[in-house]
Amino acid sequence: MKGRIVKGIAGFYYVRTAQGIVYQCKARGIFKKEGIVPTVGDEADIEVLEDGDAVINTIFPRKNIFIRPPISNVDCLVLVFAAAQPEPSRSTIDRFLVMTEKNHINAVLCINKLDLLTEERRKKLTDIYSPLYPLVFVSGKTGEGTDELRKLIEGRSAAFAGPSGVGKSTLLNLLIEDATAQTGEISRKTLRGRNTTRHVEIFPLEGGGDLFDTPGFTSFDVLEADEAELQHLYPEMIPYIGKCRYDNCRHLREPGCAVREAVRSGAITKSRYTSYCAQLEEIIEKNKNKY
Ligand SMILES: Nc1nc2c(ncn2[C@@H]2O[C@H](COP(=O)(O)OP(=O)(O)OP(=O)(O)O)[C@@H](O)[C@H]2O)c(=O)[nH]1
Ligand SMILES: [Mg+2]
Ligand SMILES: [Zn+2]
Repeated sequence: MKGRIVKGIAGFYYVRTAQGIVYQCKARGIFKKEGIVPTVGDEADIEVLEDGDAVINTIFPRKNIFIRPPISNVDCLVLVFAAAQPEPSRSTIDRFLVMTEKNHINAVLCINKLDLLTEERRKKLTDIYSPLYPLVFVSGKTGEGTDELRKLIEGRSAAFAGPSGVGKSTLLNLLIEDATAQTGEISRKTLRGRNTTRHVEIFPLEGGGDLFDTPGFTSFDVLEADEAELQHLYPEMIPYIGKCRYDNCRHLREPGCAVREAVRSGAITKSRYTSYCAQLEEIIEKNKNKY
């Protein structure tokens, strides 16, 4: 039988078949030998053995796979941030966006906790991100904006990703009527989340498609990329690539840089350029230590 891995806990994988039945499965030993880690989102072939246990026999080739969060075969990442509590970090937003560009998948930027959003912050985020990615403002408290979000993900394989405590599980429960993802209060002292969601889990969307809930995370490994690649992961920079005085311009301090000129004219926002520079410096530093 074919199915999709919708959850994995303590060595068991839960595979949902086309009929909507979920089987608790073990993975065949061969996967370990071949270094294949069954991942939530995988399409699999399973077999129910005589003793009633089920096993995963085959994992079909993946469209894509992420290590953090550990998910596969997604069409769209919904990057969820809170208007406040926890405070949104633009450099973290940009790192998530770069991750989606690197993997060639669509991103939606979703700002939750509308009740905590100031007019000033709304304007800032809109100015920076609405020309680049679909941007939605929602409320896990009142449900405002969730119809718009639903339209963006319906029929697709979409995954929530973002820091702990921003309201991913709360939104998922709003979007999917009978979902019961666990949610948790944020810490009163630090105003951060408490890592309530511990495992990735897939919930079917009523209008078709799947929605993944994932554990919150904020820190990133340094991007596996060479220096020249990063500029391509900032889509607004692409029109300027090749227009600088030097062919190998990295757009940091080089004279005659078309990207920096675009930052000066306002065609590229300072905020995004700052994220680019910080990420590039990290990559340069990391690659230096490689040799
Ligand atoms: N003020 C406000 N609080 C919200 C809103 N949406 C969700 N919350 C609260 O935010 C807290 C964290 O919500 P969760 O859904 O558990 O957050 P999460 O992103 O799933 O967190 P992790 O599972 O730890 O990654 C809960 O106390 C929610 O009630 C909102 O629109 N406004
Ligand atoms: Mg959660
Ligand atoms: Zn340049």
